[in-house]
Amino acid sequence: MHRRDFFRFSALGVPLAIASPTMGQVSSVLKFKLPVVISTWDSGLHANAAAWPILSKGGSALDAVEAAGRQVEDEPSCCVGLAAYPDRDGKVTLDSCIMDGKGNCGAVSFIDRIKHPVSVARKVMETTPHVLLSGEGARQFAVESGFPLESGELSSDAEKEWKKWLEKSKYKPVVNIENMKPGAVSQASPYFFDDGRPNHDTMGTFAIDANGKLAGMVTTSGMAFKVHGRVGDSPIIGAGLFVDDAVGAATSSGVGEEVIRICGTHTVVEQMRFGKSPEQACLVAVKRIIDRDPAKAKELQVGFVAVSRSGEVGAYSVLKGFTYSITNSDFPAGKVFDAKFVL
Ligand code: SD4
Repeated sequence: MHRRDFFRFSALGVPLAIASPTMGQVSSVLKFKLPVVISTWDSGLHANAAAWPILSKGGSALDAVEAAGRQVEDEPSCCVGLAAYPDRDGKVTLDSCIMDGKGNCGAVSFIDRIKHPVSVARKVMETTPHVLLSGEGARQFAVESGFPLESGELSSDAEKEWKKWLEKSKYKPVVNIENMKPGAVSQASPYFFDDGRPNHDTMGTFAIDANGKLAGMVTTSGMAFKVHGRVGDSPIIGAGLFVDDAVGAATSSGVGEEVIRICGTHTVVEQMRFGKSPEQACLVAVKRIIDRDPAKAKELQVGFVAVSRSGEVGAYSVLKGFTYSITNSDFPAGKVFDAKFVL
């Protein structure tokens, strides 16, 4: 967090300084008025902007996070929706999940030609006995549920980047690709498109509504230029997203394989269940990733952001550069925060 932000919040009486007995360090706790919606990265402001009108009128957290997902799926970008970067075979395949605080959840993975995977995930949750549908079956389910089948053509931006990538065909996830600014050397996502529209990233969003109910969603095209068939953490409950009304919620962004290995967001929420603040809980998960392979960790980004049921928010990432966005009645236009980082 910027010092400036800390003092601004201090003046509002919002953050508290608490001592962490297990980590032996002092960490800040930001507490936000409910209802509140929180999303990964700077571009989370867009997602939050779609969720906030629902939350502020007393709508449900579940409706709010679905609206957030649909918003970013509608906007052309590197990392979400059908206009996003493809896999190494030139196919865009999408992952998404949605979950409420009572353990109801639905997900789709490796789905193609469907514009709103987050809504398909909600349909899986609400109309089937299953949690996760994948690939062709997920697409078939979507079409049978009334979702239009799109063309499957690459967006011009995605095609351009894919062809550039094919020249070397080297798979190496770019750290903080999601917040890449204009002029950055690429294989990376442009921060702005040629016509000036802002770019964005994998979106993880969670919300607490006016009734104190929680819900979350994640939607993504996964890692750019991945092996065809690859599924990341985003559609996996307990990896990319976990929500529990009794405790709080967490989502992740970055290299999904590292998150899956440690059941990342489930780890975060369980740490909160046993008393850690959201920030301390995110730190535990980040440290687990680093401790497994400290050398590799220096070159990869994973970030976690979490909220407690009372509205405390915290985040940690492996490397510098992970951010998250918060919208509530104090910040109706949203505000971006820097996550703390370890390496
Ligand atoms: C994945 N975690 O598919 C996602 C990628 C991501 O911002 O978060 N990008 O592994």
